[in-house]
Amino acid sequence: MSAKSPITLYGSPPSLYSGKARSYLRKAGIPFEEKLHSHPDYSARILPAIKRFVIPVLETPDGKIVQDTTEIIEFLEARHDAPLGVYPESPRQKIVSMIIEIFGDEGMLRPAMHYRWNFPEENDYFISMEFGRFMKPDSPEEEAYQLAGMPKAAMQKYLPGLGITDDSIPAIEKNYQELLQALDAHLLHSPYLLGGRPTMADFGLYGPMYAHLARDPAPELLMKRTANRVWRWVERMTAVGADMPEFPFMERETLADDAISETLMDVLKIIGQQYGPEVAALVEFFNDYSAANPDIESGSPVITDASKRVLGRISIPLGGTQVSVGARHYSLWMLQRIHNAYDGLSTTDREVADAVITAAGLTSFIDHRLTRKIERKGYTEVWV
Ligand SMILES: N[C@@H](CCC(=O)N[C@@H](CS)C(=O)NCC(=O)O)C(=O)O
Repeated sequence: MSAKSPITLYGSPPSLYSGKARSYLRKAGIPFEEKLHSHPDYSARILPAIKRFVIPVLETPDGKIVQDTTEIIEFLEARHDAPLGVYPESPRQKIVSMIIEIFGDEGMLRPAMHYRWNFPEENDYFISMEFGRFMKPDSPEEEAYQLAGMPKAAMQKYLPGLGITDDSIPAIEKNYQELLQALDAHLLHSPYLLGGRPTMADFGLYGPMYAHLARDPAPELLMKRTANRVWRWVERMTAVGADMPEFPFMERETLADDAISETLMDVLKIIGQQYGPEVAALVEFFNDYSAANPDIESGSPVITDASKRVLGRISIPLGGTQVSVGARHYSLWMLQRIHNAYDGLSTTDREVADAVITAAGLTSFIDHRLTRKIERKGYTEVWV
């Protein structure tokens, strides 16, 4: 990775997952150049390789193309002279960093999409200009509005599939505000989620917190008005370097002795309550599906119908009622990674991790297992 030919990140400022990858690149001090998906190189080289529109994508000077933020970060960690160590080695912090990553990547989509798309009065101008101008950067206002029409309509179509309906909105907002308060209390004493340096917990949670919830006008105001330390953490995660002047004496390391602080426990309990039931329902749905479809060949894509994004729907509890949401198989690919990490711990380390997992109400993330596994091959999820 020479300074002359840095790696390329294809992404866009309002994109949730681009933020996760970009923050990692900055924190790891890896030189990179960002290109929009409207850049001709994206259609010339990336689309033919990946065969669908998705960002972020990483391209190395020697032509390697990596998609998916978790894989991008792991790929960079492996070839970096001084990897950040995004997954701590110690058992509690390792498992906790992975659980917060899946929650940020997958569990936070509901508030992220709600606060972006359901506040048109506050958000529409900004979002339209963002979407329009990242398709054609020099477009005047009217043209940007026009260009933004199609992606805006496509994104809004996702809302019911994420369980965002008139009935569920009060609970989505209550849950998000509860999370904000717990994070705010935690980040008052800690620059990053696990202590003095960022881990995958920070990168995962930062995606939704930055691109949607700190950047779009309505949720930005909510965060700035009610959760100052969360906003400041977002700013810190956006910066190059440690950016922790509030903590002049803190080691730039995760907390010693594999500690999980009390305030982080409060955050974890909220994650368990808010996202644990969805994880359990997802596993049950996929296990039923596998049992009903035993003839699916190994290596077959999980989604074969190109017009569909999910295999079916699951019912999850939200705010005292049940809500129907799409069964996101990608979440399970991430969940399996937690299982692999957990199963790889020694018996003693597993007991150490178990104490936190149980106390925080996170057992769904460990106990609910797929009977037939999913892997990623050729930029997509396939059955093992
Ligand atoms: N799990 C993927 C998610 C990537 C993703 O969904 N990216 C969004 C932009 S933030 C996208 O490209 N969406 C296009 C679409 O779904 O059509 C990752 O971590 O990279």
